[in-house]
Amino acid sequence: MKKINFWVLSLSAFIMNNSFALAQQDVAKPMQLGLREPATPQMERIAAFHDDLLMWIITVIVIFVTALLIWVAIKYNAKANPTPSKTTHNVLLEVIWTVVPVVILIVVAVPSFKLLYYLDRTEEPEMTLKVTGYQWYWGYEYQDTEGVSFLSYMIPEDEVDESKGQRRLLSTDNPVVLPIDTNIQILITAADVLHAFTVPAFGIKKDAVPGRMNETWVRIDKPGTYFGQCSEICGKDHSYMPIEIKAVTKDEFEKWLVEAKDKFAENAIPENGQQSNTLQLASYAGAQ
Ligand SMILES: [Cu+2]
Repeated sequence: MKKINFWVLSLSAFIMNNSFALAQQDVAKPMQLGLREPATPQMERIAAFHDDLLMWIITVIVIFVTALLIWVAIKYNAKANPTPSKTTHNVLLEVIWTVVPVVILIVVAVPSFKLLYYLDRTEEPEMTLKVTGYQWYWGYEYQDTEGVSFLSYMIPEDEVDESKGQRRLLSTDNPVVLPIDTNIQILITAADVLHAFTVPAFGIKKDAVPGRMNETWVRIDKPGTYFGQCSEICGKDHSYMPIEIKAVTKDEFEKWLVEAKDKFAENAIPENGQQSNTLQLASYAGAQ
């Protein structure tokens, strides 16, 4: 009995611990189905587009086609229907099976374009974050605050400290800190090869292209830690350049900015967007 009690207690402690961590951290759950829980109006609209429109259309089409196949297989097989009809044309039927798919496509296209334009850019950015993809880490520049820029590397597997809420393959040494309830313009580029800046809970997935500046934006609803990963096969350490974003209140963000100015003063990414030679050499040495 004592043994059972022990297991029940430790199991519930584990679940409570985990759900507490999950409430603050946005990570995929084991066996999860469906989209990530939205943390921005962007992702809310993407999820609604998928759940409330596309899912219904797909479901109806699948049921209809399956029923049609079963009906044909039963009613018109060689045994049940030994002398088949020789009909070749049916104007009404042909008009219907042309017009109906066109209508379905229009029904999908209109909200889809609306959503695309909404995700594209914000007319009133309150701050700008520039993201640069490198092999194999990310660089972040807070363009409204001079001197706040840094590189962000994954925490190596053997140094992950779970008691601090760090996660294997997801936590970074320098998480990006962003304020909630703010229109944040995000500029995305790369310095070497193609990368892609992806944060599922924000509904962002944008290519980072060398020599080109892509743009998107977010407005984060609630504080928490959000994770993302590079989503363009960019080389041997493609899977080891995660994105960790801590969303905090505006006040906390202002405080962080002041601290960050001191903290990153020496390691800031130089103006021309290139990293310093020492860092470059260090990363090459790490790659060997
Ligand atoms: Cu990459």
